[in-house]
Amino acid sequence: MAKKFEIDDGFIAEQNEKARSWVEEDYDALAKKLNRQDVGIEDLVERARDFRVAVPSWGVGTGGTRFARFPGEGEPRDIYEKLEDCGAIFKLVRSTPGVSLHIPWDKPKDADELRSFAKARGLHFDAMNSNTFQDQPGQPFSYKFGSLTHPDRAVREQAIEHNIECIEIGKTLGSKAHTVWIGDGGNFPGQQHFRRALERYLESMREIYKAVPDDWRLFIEHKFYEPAFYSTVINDWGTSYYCARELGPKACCLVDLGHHAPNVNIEMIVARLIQFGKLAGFHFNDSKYGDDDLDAGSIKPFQLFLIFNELVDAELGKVENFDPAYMLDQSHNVTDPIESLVMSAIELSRAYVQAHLVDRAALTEAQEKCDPLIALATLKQAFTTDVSPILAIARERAGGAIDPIGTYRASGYRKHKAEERPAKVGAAASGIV
Ligand code: PSV
Ligand code: MN
Repeated sequence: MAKKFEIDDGFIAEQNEKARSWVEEDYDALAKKLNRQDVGIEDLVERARDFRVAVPSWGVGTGGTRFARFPGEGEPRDIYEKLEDCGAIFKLVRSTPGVSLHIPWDKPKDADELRSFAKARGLHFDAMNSNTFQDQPGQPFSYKFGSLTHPDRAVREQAIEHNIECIEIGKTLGSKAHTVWIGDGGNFPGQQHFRRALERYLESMREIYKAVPDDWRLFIEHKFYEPAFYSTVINDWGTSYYCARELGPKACCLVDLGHHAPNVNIEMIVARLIQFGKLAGFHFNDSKYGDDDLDAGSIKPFQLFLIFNELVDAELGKVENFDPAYMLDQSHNVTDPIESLVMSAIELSRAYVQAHLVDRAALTEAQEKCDPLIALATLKQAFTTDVSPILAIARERAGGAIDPIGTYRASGYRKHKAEERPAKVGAAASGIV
């Protein structure tokens, strides 16, 4: 097999030389400013270096809408090519060694080989994801009217089996979590008996739960609508929380930022789940109207910061069993997916580092003294601090790029992949992700 193009560490180092002088200047200026606030910049660089967010295998392919999909050049055609792209993202930002697989989209022929392929690129496997929202060729029963909650036991059993298979694959790949998102629900009033559907969900999930190893977690992902447009079985965090409690300690609630009605206070949901010991983690993305799956931090960066403010508050407060899994879940319709994922990973590090800049003593004092203006000003001071030099230096020290997008473009990665990966005929169909 011909050697595939990779972004070389030496090339990244060379590109970094071009940016070094201005980054160091900005870094020194920021260090002085933070010093006046009694904040050590080196601590923040360490925090940024430790931050991790997983990349979804499906995010490196071009997404689409219900209307069309416009495939990009050199798209990955299988899981190995997807991992190559994840490897490129990781090389540039160094915060994304985890890759989350979706079965059957990424079903490996040889799990051990896939694991070594990932390892050779510094990657490992994050949470597994099942798919009972589409029918697969040759599948005996259809999910048109539901999966884990379907009225027909045979359909439910098929969906349970599929989830157990995902866990089995995950065990060979070294994964430690399984995420269940179902599209089950109704499009018409009266179509589904709400209580019976939820009972069936729990019954099915109990079977899946039994297959979850003791050192794994089972993530329940809620979503308020789509593909069921009238009612969805696991529609909100309250239902998710109820189910996680019913199932047991391995079950917890995953928050996909796009899965709430507009204007819902997501940071408060996050705080509640932390307080109840049931926060699984996140699928990060951004949205304007619905589950738009836009790039994290592109529309509501302040909301992202406020979410991280809750997370960092819990981290610093050493809340028991607080161990959220961070992942991106986005659909890149008009950008190069690698560039979007690189930018999004950086935006998450940014929000994380900014949240560490919040003067928590001052915030508590403002809260205790009922001073909302100073409380907001305290948050805004952190949010408006440009921490870009910290992020750039953290990346560079980890072997990544000071300017990841510039370096990626200069490498010609996509052009090389376009040559290596001639487009598959008929790959332009519509479809979300
Ligand atoms: C559903 O919209 C979702 O957020 C779930 O995480 C799925 O696994 C993923 O998107 C599939 O695209
Ligand atoms: Mn999701």
